[in-house]
Order: sequence, then structure tokens, then C-alpha cells
Amino acid sequence: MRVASIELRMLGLPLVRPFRTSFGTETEKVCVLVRVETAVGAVGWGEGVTGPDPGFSEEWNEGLWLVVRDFLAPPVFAAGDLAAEDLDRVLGGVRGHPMAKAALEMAILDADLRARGIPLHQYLGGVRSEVDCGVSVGIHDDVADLLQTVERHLVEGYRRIKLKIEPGHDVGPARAVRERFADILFQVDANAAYTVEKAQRLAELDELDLLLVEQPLPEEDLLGHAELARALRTPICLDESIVSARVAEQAIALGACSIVNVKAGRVGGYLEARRIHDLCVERGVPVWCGGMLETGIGRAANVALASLPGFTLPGDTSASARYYAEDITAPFVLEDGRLSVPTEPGIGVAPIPEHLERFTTRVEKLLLD
Ligand code: NPG
Repeated sequence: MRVASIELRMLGLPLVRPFRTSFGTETEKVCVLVRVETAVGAVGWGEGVTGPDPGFSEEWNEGLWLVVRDFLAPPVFAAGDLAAEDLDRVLGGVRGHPMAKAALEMAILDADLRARGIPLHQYLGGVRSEVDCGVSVGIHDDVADLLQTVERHLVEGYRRIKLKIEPGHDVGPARAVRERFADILFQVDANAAYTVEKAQRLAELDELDLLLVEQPLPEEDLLGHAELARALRTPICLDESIVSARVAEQAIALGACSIVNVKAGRVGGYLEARRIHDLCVERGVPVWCGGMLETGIGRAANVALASLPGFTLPGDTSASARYYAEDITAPFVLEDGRLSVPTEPGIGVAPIPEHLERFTTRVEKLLLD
């Protein structure tokens, strides 16, 4: 296919409640949507997982916009006929910026698969029609409030609870959740908030029978994670550290993690995400699908990814209502703790035009000369 136009859109959607992590509190979802149109009129949608600031990783919305506009769009236009599988080569001159590359890849893959009538889950090799869903609970100052939030999500049917932690809000709140809800699948996520010294305290989590502790140390510290993994009984899962299949291979070989969180945005796209999945299956390492508060566009693709066989743990693929009173697509609805995998071609969903306009704050359209 030949890409004829790439449209960038900045969106701002109110979140139903603030989401607090060790790197900040979000009250609004602000992200970039990418729409591509091919020379024969096929349309595809992609979503950037960046936020308004470089808190989770180095990338952020304005940077993603500029990188797509100034560095990724020109080689894509110049490439002529191309498929998503060619993007590694076509974009090879741009170092880093996986989230920008992933947003563009998703749009190109969506357009291509729609034109060919193939749903994303089928293209990726999915094996399930619905996926088990967990929910991520932000940091709460008050333990009674936290327990109420967890209870609400359990009543909604979520099959696993993940609690955000940071130094000062870790073992205490996690213990309170475990004491109150003895049998639930439960894990914690530190978003790289610990130093090696401070992380020693995380050994106290061992008695809480957690599924995993996610990304305690900074992303580049694979050896630190390996050392910590030897000191803890709770399995270590890596998120921010795993930026490619090659790094996943190294992290596993070093013993830095025994579980991997797969986020397509973080690793440059769905094709690399599938390579990480395949590697982990080969190594016997369970994977699960992470989330970045995606709108229905990114959520659709995540749910397709989570249908692959190695995704044996519930993901952060929550229902749209967990985040949005109104989404830009039809909402994803939880049924018995699961979301259905879209069955239509491509990512299987598209924005509702009226919603899209309402939540758009800026548009820029790039055209093939
Ligand atoms: O359900 O989409 C979700 C949120 C899951 O906790 C979640 N995401 O560190 O994984 C994370 C965190 C996150 C949210 C990261 C927003 C970056 C931005």
C-alpha cells in the first residue's frame, strides 16, 4: 500500500477520576491519534501512548507529534509501496522514539488489514475470543479509600488487582489489601520508583502472596533487578526496561525478571510486541498486556494482542468505563471480568466522528507531495 496522507490529532478526554502513580497524577487523558489514508482510500487509525510529559519514559505528546511529522512521515511517503513489516527498514534512520513509531505502525497496519479484510487478532496469531482483565489502582493516601476502590473493582468483576506503589506507599497499603481480600490475584507496580537500597524493603511483600512486583528499579538497571530477584520470593516483572525483544532476551538471561509486561507502544509497535511474546513463550516466561489509559483505538489493539497464547496473566486491559464517561469509540464493556476481542478487520473499531471532533484540540494533515 502507498500512504497518501498522515493526519495527527491531539485529543483531550476527561478521566472519570484522577490516576496517581509514582511519576505524577493525571486528571485528563491527552494523547495523539494518527490517521493514515492510502492512495486507494483505505483508512487506518493508530494511537500514541505518550502523555503530556516525559514522566513514564523520555517520550511525550508534543515530541511524538514532531517526530512523526518531521522524521517518520517523510521516509514513509518516500518509500512508496510498503507494508507494516517494512517499517523497521524504512524508519531505520530514526533512533529511538518507539512510541512515535508504534503509533504510526498501528495506523499503517490497521489500514492494510482493513483493506485485506483481516482482523488484527488473526494477523497476530490470537487464540482467544475474549481476554481476562485486571485493573490498575492508583496510589491512595487513605487506606480506607483504597479498600473501597479495590472493592468496587472486584464487584465490577475484574480478575486481578494491581496497586501502584512508591516509597512511603508500599508494604502498608499492599498488606491492607491482602488482609481484606485474601483470595484475589494481586500484584504491585513501582514504575521504577526505588533505588537498590530502598528496594530491600520490598522483601516484606513476600508474605503477601503477590503475583509479581513490577519494575521496582530504574529501567536501565537490569543487574539491579537480577540482584533483587535473588533476594525476593515474589517474582519480578519488567515493564519500562523491556524496550525490545533483544532486551527482553537479555533481561531473562540475566535473571532480571521472570514475567514480562508487554506494551506495544513501549517497544515500537505490535510486530515487536509479538516478537517479545514469541521469545517469552519459547523461554517459558509468562507475559501480560500492559495499558497506558488508551482510548478505544489503542484498547482495541491491546485486546487483540492479549489474545495471543502466551498472555496467561490478566492484563491492564480494563473496560472503557474505568477511565472515560465517554470514549472516542464505542465503549469496551466488561463481561464476567473479560473483554471481547474485536472481530472486524484491522483493529476492528473506529472513532465515532462526533466524539472525535468534540475531544480534538488540534489537527495537522501531512500529504504526500
Ligand atoms: O489500565 O491502562 C491502564 C493503566 C495501567 O497502570 C497502568 N499503566 O505504568 O503501566 C503503567 C501505567 C501507566 C499509565 C503508564 C499511564 C503510563 C501512563
